[in-house]
Amino acid sequence: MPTKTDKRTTGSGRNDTGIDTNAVRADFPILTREINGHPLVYLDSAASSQKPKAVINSIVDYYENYHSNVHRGLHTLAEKATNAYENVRGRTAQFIGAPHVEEVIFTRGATESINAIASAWGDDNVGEGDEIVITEMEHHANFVPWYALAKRKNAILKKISITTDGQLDLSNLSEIITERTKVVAVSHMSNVLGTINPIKELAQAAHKVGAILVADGAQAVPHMPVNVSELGVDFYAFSSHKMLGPTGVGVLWGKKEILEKMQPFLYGGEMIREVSFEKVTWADLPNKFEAGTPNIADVIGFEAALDYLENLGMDNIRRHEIDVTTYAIEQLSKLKGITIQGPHDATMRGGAISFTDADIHPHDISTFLDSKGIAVRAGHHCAQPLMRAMNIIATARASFYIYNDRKDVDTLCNALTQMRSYFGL
Ligand code: C6P
Repeated sequence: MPTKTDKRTTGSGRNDTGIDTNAVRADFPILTREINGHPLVYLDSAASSQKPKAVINSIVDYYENYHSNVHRGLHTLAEKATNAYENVRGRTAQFIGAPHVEEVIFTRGATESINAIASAWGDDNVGEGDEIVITEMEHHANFVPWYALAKRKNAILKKISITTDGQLDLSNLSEIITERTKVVAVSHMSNVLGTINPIKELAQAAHKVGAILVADGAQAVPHMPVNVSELGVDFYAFSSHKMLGPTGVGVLWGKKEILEKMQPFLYGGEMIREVSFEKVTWADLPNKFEAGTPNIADVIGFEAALDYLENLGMDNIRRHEIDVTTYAIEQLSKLKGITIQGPHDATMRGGAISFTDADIHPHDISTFLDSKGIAVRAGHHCAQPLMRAMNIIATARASFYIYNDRKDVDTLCNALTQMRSYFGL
């Protein structure tokens, strides 16, 4: 059962980045929990962030006061639910700098968004001998759909390799992105290395040869200001649950002119204009891509998450994470046996920090840290090609967010020191 006492040492929680972590933490009920007799130190937000009360309350409010299906009924509840649901589309468009609200399609998550692009856009635009360019640092969500498309179409899957410090090796980009390239699909921020990739430059390189750029923004949108228009991308995908919102909601943003030409990827109610045995025609954007009853409650909860992030300010969040990440890299680097993967300069990366211990398997690291109340992820992080490129099997990963501060870094580093003596090292 959650306990209500926060046994962390209190301090102001404020650093000079404008985020008061103590005030933020007070908004997250789960962070008052103890795990294995220790105050929870949650360092697994790259897998999924925790939720503030405002998000939880907005879902309860919807179910208690105005639950109804959307886009169908004419009664009061249906109208209120429809307005609330559609309002989130506008808020999302604003949040990511989308020029048109109907370019925002709600899906179940980043994975579904990328699958939708790879099948609905890919099947019509990629043919035999065409090239699909991805990178060595992709999450499987931005790897496997393109692999499958390449197999279906006899297309060629090409890769941008990584450098030893965990950045994209762009030295031979003109050999990789060629006249045969139809799509370049790249993670905006690596979930393993934290690396922030030069999406704008890659979009320009793709466009030069008439290809499109698909950005996987699952790790970027929660942590830094993102503007799809400024980036110049064609598609952008992300998930609500990594940015304080509920699970089961994702966003697929695409340029209107591309979405308008694209075939649906799900068929059924609400995505049609007219249906007869002879002919079916599609609804306009965005309905064409939202067949069936959508995840109304969680989309509404997602708006509360956007409000929360906007109140803090995405620039402040980025500054706060640079501060905590800089400190974490500094402190982890001092520990015997620990190697940090990815760029060491926090201005070039996000707060997902993968590390290995020379003598202890990442699974054992995670289990030991859990015994001290610290939640980290261990394994291949759904990025097996990257593990292979780095010649390692797995890493432990501590990932930081708005409710983490330097004290959490100290707790982590103390526990890692205790771990090595526990293992007799
Ligand atoms: N990464 C992690 O622990 P979904 O599961 O659809 O919400 O997001 C998939 C996804 C896509 N791209 C990137 C860069 C991601 O990091 C993720 C999810 C989590 O790293 C869970 S595997």
